[in-house]
Amino acid sequence: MVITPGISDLPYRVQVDGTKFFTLIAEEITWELVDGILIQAWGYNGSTPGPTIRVFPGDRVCIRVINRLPEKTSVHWHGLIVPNAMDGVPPIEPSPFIEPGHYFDYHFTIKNPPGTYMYHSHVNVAVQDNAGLLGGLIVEDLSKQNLSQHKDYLCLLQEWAVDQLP
Ligand SMILES: [Cu+2]
Repeated sequence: MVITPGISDLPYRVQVDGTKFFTLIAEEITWELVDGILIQAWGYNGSTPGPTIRVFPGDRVCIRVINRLPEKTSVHWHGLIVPNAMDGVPPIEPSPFIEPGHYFDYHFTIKNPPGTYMYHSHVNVAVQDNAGLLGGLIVEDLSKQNLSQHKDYLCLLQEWAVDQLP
């Protein structure tokens, strides 16, 4: 079990065909960077990094990405083996821009082995990723679910410039 301190897991519901359905909302957020220091950032579902997506090898997933940002976005599933149209790198791939107020359903099957991966915006990357649009994606290892001595932490490094201290 990979631990992501301070960041919640993205909940999902299982559809009738067994697909795990997640909803990721890209939005402007106010985030407590460290105790008492609030920043204006862009994140997913109220946090940056966004909530951790937890899956298992072979899972069929649908991740609905809703864009509440003032500009278009996408999500790239970094390091995951997915069809080109679901890879979230427009316009290089046949994967769409998600316009403000719209959503896109990314459908794929988890083909990667267990490991630590990430998701992030792949539109206007220098702005959107630095503003906080990224998160962890863990492909869990079923054989290690019950090892109490097994501790595995996800660290995402990010630099922030904070203009005004209280
Ligand atoms: Cu990437």
